[in-house]
Amino acid sequence: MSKSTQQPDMLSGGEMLCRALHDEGVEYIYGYPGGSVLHIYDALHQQSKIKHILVRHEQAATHMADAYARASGKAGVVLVTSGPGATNAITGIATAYMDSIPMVVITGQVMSHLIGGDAFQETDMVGISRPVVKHNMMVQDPKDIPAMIKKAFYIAQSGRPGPVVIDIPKDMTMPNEKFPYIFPDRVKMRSYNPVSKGHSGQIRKAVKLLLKAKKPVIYSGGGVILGKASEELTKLARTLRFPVTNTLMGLGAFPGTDDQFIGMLGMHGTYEANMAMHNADVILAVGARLDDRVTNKVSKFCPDATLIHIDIDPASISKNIQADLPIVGPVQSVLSEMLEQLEQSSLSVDDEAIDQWWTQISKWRERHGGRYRKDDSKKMKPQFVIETLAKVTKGDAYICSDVGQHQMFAAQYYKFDKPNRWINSGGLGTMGFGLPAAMGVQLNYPDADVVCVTGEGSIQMNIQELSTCKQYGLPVKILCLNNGYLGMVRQWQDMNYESRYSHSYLDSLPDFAKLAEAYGHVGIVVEKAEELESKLKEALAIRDRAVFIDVRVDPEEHVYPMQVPNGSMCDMFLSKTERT
Ligand SMILES: Cc1ncc(C[n+]2csc(CCOP(=O)(O)OP(=O)(O)O)c2C)c(N)n1
Repeated sequence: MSKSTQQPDMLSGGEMLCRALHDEGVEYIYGYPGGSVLHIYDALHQQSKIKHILVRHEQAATHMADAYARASGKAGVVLVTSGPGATNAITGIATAYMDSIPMVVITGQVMSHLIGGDAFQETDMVGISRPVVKHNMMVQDPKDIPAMIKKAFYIAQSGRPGPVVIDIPKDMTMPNEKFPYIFPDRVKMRSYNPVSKGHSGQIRKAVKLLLKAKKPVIYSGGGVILGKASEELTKLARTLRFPVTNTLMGLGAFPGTDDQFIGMLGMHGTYEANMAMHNADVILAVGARLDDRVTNKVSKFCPDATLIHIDIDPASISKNIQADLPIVGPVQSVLSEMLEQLEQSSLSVDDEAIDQWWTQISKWRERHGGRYRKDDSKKMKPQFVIETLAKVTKGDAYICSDVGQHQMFAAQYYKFDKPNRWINSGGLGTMGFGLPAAMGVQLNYPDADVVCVTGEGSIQMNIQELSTCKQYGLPVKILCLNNGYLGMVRQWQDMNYESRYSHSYLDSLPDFAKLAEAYGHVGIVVEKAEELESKLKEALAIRDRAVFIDVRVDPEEHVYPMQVPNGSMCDMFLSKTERT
């Protein structure tokens, strides 16, 4: 609204889109142009409030926006053209969807009158994206654009967050067709009302169960980070003195270096976390999905436990494991109410039982405790590389991981003390996520140490983004645990296929250090463990370019513990020669 006249400004669809994004508080959008979005790009060119980051592949735009959202809690924004631009974005949309990440993706579409006629670069984006979005919509009248933007952000960021696609036919953005610009203050939707509070009666029952527990575990997931409830979770755990385990997505929700933290749980969880879960009498699951990477065989899951399950999304509760006490609500408000009720309760924690439980957990910790064989070969151990990284960054870097063994080693050995620092594709497991994710974080947190932990397989899935990195001067550190193989595939082949390495050896790898230099960055090779710390420090000191640190690690190494397929949570391989 123009203040002088109180009359709405008259804008084209493209201009309205830019203005609405600005009014929504957006600073950066990540994208790639093409025919159907050229009017929008022209409108972008004629304003200075929204900054556009030009990637080299649309998938990277989605991961940049996604990682910004994971680090900041606010939706990231993507702009791509129709057809191949839109389909290239699908992997990133699905990645965000699986991890409930808020994102608004604007896709160009062919002219309205051409839709359905197999026009050049036409794909049915509303149809293609349907299974991997929280919501999608197509603009049918340019006047609706501001309200649709407002609605898209509201849906993406409220309740259980997720990606929203807005498909815009080219004729909705014609530069010479102007409409009154009205940006709504708020959104009201009759069909969508996420819960704002948990049921107090259920919370009271949960508190009673917790206070009676003798072998309890707090199992918290990515929902605690998304729901900004780390503080409440930590307070609750400290008040109760209960052990805490985090999922891969929940790392950092409770301090990783705290004595009450028993490590990650699940397929590559710690021995003590999986043992504690299996033997627990009460499990408090908070913002966690009880997915197959955690439960192992559902029928053998935690036989003695009463399950309390808090989640914002009613569809997540009892989806995989029947909850004994469901609480639907935002985790932050539910945990706050639990804390209040605990304070007022006349009952208290069974201290003696909890002491005995901790004695048992300490014994489990001693048995395995995340050890690895440092002495069984002269080759550098990937675990040691991550431990050294944690040491030189004081555990305070943003770690953006790719997918594979390196991801699990980073999850196990970095020890995240803060939420929003561990940025990885947990649900979809998207190789190629790491580098663009690190770029998205670095752009928005320019002074932070941002490290992409990757493998030589994953990094090649979006390595072209080194060019984007150069253009925007993003000093990300790429730490490649180079084992010469698709390591996680090789591990499975070792364990299940008598070491028949079918297509897991990566022949003809480039000289990554030289490749990084060709893009205008710095390349460093590390072959000896003694050199690692000083080279990492040298890399972290470089602030004007990216640094590719190619670390040669032992290809024989496996990620342990590893749950035995179809077993219970406590059936684990602990090394190449031991199993529970
Ligand atoms: C896009 C995609 N394709 C295939 C896979 C299956 N996959 C999971 S881990 C992995 C190997 C990753 O190798 P690398 O990046 O070198 O990491 P490493 O396991 O050696 O640490 C593969 C192929 C995947 N997760 N994502």
